[in-house]
This record gives sequence, C-alpha cells and structure tokens, in this order.
Amino acid sequence: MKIVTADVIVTSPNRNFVTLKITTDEGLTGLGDATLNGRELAVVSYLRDHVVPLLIGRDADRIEDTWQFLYRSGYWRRGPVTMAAIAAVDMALWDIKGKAAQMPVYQLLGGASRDGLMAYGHASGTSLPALFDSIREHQEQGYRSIRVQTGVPGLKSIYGIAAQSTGEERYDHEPAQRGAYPAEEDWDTRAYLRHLPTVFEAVRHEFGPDLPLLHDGHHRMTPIQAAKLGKSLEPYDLFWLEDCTPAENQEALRLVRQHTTTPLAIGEIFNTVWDFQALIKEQLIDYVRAASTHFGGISPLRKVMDYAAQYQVKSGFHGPTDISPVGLAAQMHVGLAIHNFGIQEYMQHGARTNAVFQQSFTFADGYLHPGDLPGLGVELDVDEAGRYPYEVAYLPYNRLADGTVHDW
Ligand code: KDG
Ligand code: MG
Repeated sequence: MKIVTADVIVTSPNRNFVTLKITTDEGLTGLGDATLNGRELAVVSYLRDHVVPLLIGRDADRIEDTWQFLYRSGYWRRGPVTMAAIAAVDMALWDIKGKAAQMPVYQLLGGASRDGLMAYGHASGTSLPALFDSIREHQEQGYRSIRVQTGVPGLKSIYGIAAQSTGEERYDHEPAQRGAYPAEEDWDTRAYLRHLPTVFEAVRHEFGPDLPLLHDGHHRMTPIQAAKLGKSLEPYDLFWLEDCTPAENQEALRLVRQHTTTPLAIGEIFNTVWDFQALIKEQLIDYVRAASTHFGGISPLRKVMDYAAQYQVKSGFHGPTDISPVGLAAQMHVGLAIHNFGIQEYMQHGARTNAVFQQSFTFADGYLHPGDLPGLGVELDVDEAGRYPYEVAYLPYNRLADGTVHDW
C-alpha cells in the first residue's frame, strides 16, 4: 500500500491546529496532529517543504521504518518542530494501519488493559469561592480528578486561569491568546509559595480526602523552592505536582526528590524517549507527561512507557486544547493499551473544533474511551476546516516585579 498524497491542513476554529492527512493508493486516509502552540507555521513548512516530498510513493505499512528514516536521515535530530512533524506522520500511518486491519489502534497495540481512562480537568479561580465553583462545575461534568490552579494575592494574572474567552469556547483559547505579540503576565514565587498550601488546605477541607488533586507549577521554581513546595503540600496528598522546575535541568529533580514524597510529573515539553532516560532510571519522577504530538507520535510514546513500566513510572499524557482531537485520540489509544497508565489530562475542545474534527471517543463518569472505530476514530471535515484560516496567536510570558523575564 503506497502513499499517494500527504496534505497539511491548517485550521483555526477556536485556536490553530495543524493536521497531516495521508492518502494511500487503496483509498485509505490517516490523520496526524502536528500542532505546536505559537509556532504552528514552522511545522507546516517542515512538513510541506521537507517531509511530504519524501513520503510520496513510500509503503504506508512500514511505520517504524518511516519513523527511523525521518528521524535519522534529517541529521538534525530532536526539537519540537522536527518531532511534531514526525509525530503527525507516525499517527497518520497508525490510523491507516487500523483502518486496513478494521481495528481501533489500541487493538493493534495489544488490546485494552482497562475499561476506560481516568481523566482530570482544569479547575481554577482567582478567589476560593470561584475555585470551589469551578471544582463543582467539573464534578458535574463527570470529572473525578481535578487540577487546581489559583490566583495569588498581589498578582494580576496567573498561569492556568483562562484569560481571554468565556463560556463554552474558553478552553480552546487558554492559555494562548490571539494577537501579534505575547501577552505579559506577572510573577512572584515567594507569594505563590506562601499562598498555595492555604488553597489546598481549603480545598481539602471543602471536598474531603478522596478527590484526586493535581497542580501544575509550570517550570517556575528553583530546585529548593520546588522542594519546599512539595514538602508543604504533603498534608494535602496531591496526585501530582507537575513541572515544578524548568525541564532543561533534569538534575534539579534529584534535589526535589530528596526532600518530598509529593509525586512528581514532568515532560510535556520533552520531545524524545531519551529526554526521560535518566529521570525514569533514577526514579526521579512518577508520571510521564509527554504528548503524542510533541514526542514523535504513538511509536515512541509506547516505547517510553514500556521502559517506564520497569520502574513503576506511569503515564500522565499532556492533553491541553493545543493537542488536537487527533493527538488526543492517539494518546487515548496508547493509554488504553499500556499496563502502566496513570491518568489522562482532558481539557474539552469547543463546539467549532468538534465540528471540524468528528470524533468517536466517549467521556462518562470521569473516564475516557477512544471508541471502537477502525484507526484513531477521528475524521476531519475539510470544508469546515477551510472556514477558519490561521490566526496569529501566542502563549503569554512572565516578568518579575523588577522587569526580569521569568519562566512561563
Ligand atoms: O502550549 C502550552 C500548554 O499546552 C500548556 O501551558 C498546558 O501546562 C499545560 C498543561 O499542563 O496542560
Ligand atoms: Mg503543564
């Protein structure tokens, strides 16, 4: 079965998405997600100019060989642009293989290891009453696990609290905002470290000990600050503390680990299996935050999780709205198949996005299931996608009170 066309489709129903659609000489099509938030067009060029010409005429069945060819023949390995492009090809070929076999992709990966994927949603509020309302709203939608982000007294804007839009479409924007220049936010780590334990104490008091609670530090702390936070959150029994330090310095996790038993999750901006090698082997983390889309696709996600299984490290794949429904489906299939699944992040896409991407997954009683259609179970309505051209949009960035740029 040969690849005859590979089209790169850019659409912006509520936010920008880049999708690769591969078609074979047998008429089968496969979709892959190549969305890189704020740098979307770089991946479009990488695909259109450097990958698509290499795909035409290749055997669509040879997923691993195509992955290795694209990874190794380019010489310049890794990096988010390269790996998002390779991810899209990998996902699209798994989609095609599933359709050819008349099986959902999770069956090709070994079949289901569970009935559904426990999912967490994003509750946030600038005040405790607003946060409590947001948690209840998520529980009413079915969520049984909740990420808690909160305003900090003295700070105007903060990561994790939707800034731009409201209502049904809000998740599709947050945290990126449309506009030609990134929005500026403010940050004060000491104020955050003082405030956050009081928030978790209040949430535990209001919602009891059972509810799994998560928090994202978004790379903002030094190792010793992260150690202090992990320790101060121990009484509130977090499911995880995510990205407590910047991901580049993996050695930081050694220090954090020595000081706290709060479980650690990291890796949403990692691109390859090798980025996790030391963290898993030294058991410095508890959850792998990789996203199929930025990690080279389904094939390497499966490999890193098989390696992690030897060390009792579980999955917590990155599932914000900048992962398209195709990328989300890809990691749902992996999550259903692997034994060491932990939790799946699930921010809901808005109605316009769901009209562009027709999906077959279900979300009921807090559990996701990718569905049983052959392949990934997602189709793209090209006409609908064409109604929403690319719009420039960027993630915000941070400055401290004295004007220094800080990690965002
Ligand atoms: O593109 C950046 C977002 O995906 C990121 O800010 C979301 O940290 C995030 C999360 O945990 O979902
Ligand atoms: Mg995160």
